[in-house]
Amino acid sequence: SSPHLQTYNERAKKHANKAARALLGVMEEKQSNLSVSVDVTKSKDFFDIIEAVGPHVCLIKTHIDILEDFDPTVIDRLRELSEKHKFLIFEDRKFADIGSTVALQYSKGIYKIADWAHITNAHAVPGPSIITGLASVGIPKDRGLILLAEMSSKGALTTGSYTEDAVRMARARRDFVIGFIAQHRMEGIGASDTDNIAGEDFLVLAPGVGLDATGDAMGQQYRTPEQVVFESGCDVIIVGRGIYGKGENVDTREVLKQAQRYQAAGWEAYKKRVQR
Ligand code: BMP
Repeated sequence: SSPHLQTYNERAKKHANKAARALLGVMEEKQSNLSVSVDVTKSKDFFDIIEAVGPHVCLIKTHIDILEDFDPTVIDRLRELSEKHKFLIFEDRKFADIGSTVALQYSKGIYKIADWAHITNAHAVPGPSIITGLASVGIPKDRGLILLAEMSSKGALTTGSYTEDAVRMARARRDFVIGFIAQHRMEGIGASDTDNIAGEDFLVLAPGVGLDATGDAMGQQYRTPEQVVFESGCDVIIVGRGIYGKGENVDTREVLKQAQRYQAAGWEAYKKRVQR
């Protein structure tokens, strides 16, 4: 049956990519399809949030380049917390250049993303060579790549044939591309009758998730966990401000409460999906 009707556990056992297996396994074990996007600029707030939500998430999503007080110890501590609380790390880098450049951006510079992020992502706009470049660095480290197939923002150009072409690009590199940033399940999309899509299992990570707001002042659009997981068949809900608000001087008790609320909503939507 289609992957979105199978349990995370069933999928964890079969997946060809190690990062995807680990993520699906953690989701089942922690009963969480919640990823918290920790988009704050001070490392104290960053770690306060991660300490509070760690037990409730499968994945922590970072924008490491927005931290104003970044230094390499941030990475050491992030990795320690990833092991302590059993979550994977997803650096939301959105690579978008030629293969040779993204290979450098992924492995070098200050952040050395490939050394610590189990998962990162890329735009499909440069074509298949972006995957070739990132895979040259990521495959030897057992990393996984997510392609941006649909964005959550108002007026996004990621529609129609662009989305289909992104799925075809992923299909050609199923050893490394484990899924999509999207608003709907994507497996099988854009496949012709002759394409071999048997066994295809793309994880769909959906940002733009909120229980209390429908958007922000800059074009973000929110849907509920029920809409993205049950109705649209996405696998992971990505939540940022819905959990920590402005993210300054965070109230960790409130952050914990919201994380538990989103975890429960995401898991309920998943249970309903696989039981139907
Ligand atoms: P929030 O829940 O606070 O709106 O944050 C959403 C997060 O997901 C941000 O880190 C943003 O960069 C990311 N994101 C998104 O909102 N829409 C997309 O289409 C792709 C993203 O990575």
